[in-house]
Amino acid sequence: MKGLVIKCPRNIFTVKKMDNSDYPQSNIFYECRIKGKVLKTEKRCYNPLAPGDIVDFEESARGKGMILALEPRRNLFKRFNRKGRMTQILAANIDQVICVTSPAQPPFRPRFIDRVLVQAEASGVNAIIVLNKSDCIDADYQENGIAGRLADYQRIGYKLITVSAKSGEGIEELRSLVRKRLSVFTGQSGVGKSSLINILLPNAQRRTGALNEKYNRGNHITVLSELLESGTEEAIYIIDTPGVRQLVPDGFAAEDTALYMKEFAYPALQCAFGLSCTHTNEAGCSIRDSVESGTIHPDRYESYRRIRIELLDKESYT
Ligand SMILES: Nc1nc2c(ncn2[C@@H]2O[C@H](COP(=O)(O)OP(=O)(O)O)[C@@H](O)[C@H]2O)c(=O)[nH]1
Ligand SMILES: [Mg+2]
Ligand SMILES: [Zn+2]
Repeated sequence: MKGLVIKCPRNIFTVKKMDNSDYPQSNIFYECRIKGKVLKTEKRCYNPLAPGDIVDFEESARGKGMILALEPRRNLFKRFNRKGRMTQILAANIDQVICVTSPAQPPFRPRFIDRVLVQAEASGVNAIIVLNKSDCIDADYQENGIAGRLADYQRIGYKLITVSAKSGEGIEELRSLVRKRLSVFTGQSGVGKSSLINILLPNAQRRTGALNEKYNRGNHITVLSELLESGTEEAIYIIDTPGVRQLVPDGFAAEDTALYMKEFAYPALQCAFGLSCTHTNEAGCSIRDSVESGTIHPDRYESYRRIRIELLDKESYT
């Protein structure tokens, strides 16, 4: 049988039987294990399968199954798990990344957004920025440069929508963007991912958290990625991801970082120092010139520097 991986707690995989019919599909779930060593997975990877993976499996007992093979993946959305020093696959076979952010509570963090966007580019999928909690927009939004940073993401080619899980603003637009697609929702803890998912998928009912809880260590409400779906003709598929404090990109080399930042790619290819340029201290580097001339926002350049250094650091011990 063919199945869709829904979630993977402790290497027991919840697999939904797939059939050939259109939506909504069957609602038959199996608790599966992987048979022997049939899956060749990446070295030093935290989890062999992720929500969104498609597998071949057989029933072994009532409601139980054995996974026999993994279908080739279209893409993977990963991060580097620094504590475990290995790759963690958050989602597979996705159509888009929904990067959820908020103007306040928790504070707006463009550096987190940049990491998500880099990882989306490295996965080869489109990312959309969703500013939730529009009901919390206050004077700070203009004064502290949040509006300006968001406008820059639009300038470099990202779609931005403004929503509120509380007031309902923008929800219909968000719904139209996630219809008939598999989206991965990612963003800092507390920005409202689960709240938005609960509105889009009324039968999902994810736990949402009080804000003060969010800042406590090891007290995340969502600890695992999980695939949720509308089960209706809307065919909304969403993978909710755990709240992480820091998303360390994974799956590409430090020296290629610029290729995964939209507005860097062109000057990177033009750089007189070629692809070996670090774009950090070389005089006459096209990327540094672009920062000077304003085609690259200085904040994005700072993100570039930090991500690159972090990846170099990671490469030194993996
Ligand atoms: N004011 C306001 N609060 C929201 C909004 N969306 C979510 N919240 C609150 O923010 C907190 C964190 O939400 P949650 O969905 O758990 O965030 P997650 O960690 O990203 O999944 C909860 O207390 C929600 O009630 C919103 O649009 N406006
Ligand atoms: Mg959550
Ligand atoms: Zn350069």
